[in-house]
Amino acid sequence: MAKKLLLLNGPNLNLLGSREPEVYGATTLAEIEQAAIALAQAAGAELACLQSNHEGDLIDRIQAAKAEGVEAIVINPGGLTHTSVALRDALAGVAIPFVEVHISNIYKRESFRHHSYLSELAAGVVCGLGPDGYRISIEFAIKKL
Ligand code: CA2
Repeated sequence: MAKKLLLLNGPNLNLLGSREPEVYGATTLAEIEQAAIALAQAAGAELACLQSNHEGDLIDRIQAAKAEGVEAIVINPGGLTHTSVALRDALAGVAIPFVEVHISNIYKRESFRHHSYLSELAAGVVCGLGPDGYRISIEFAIKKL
């Protein structure tokens, strides 16, 4: 059976490619998701995607992933990285291995971005590599998780 993966993007990442290109680049989220789906398909895996501006939607999707037999999650939690105990609890609750990805290097930015509620639980954290970070995370999830 094909390995099932889930790509999650949190608040404001729907704006990728339209604003702040100096921080987040010019690639749109649709382009990132299409490339991720193609990469997964080429490796014989299945990848579902969700972006939401709502914390509860992301938590519901993580809980549903367990029931669907999703084996690995790649998540860019956006600003929820630095605030959300609830998102951390959801990931801990399903115990699905996940990679945390950030487009920007959060350690080169404001100090409030230096702490993540998720990183301690993540199989790995990728940050500062731009949209390539998604490709690298998905390749890792397919091969190793
Ligand atoms: O670097 C990342 O990927 C972040 O997860 C992006 C979050 C930020 O809060 C994290 O500290 C780091 C923000 C996402 C906002 O995305 C936008 C994209 C284009 C224009 C405006 C916002």
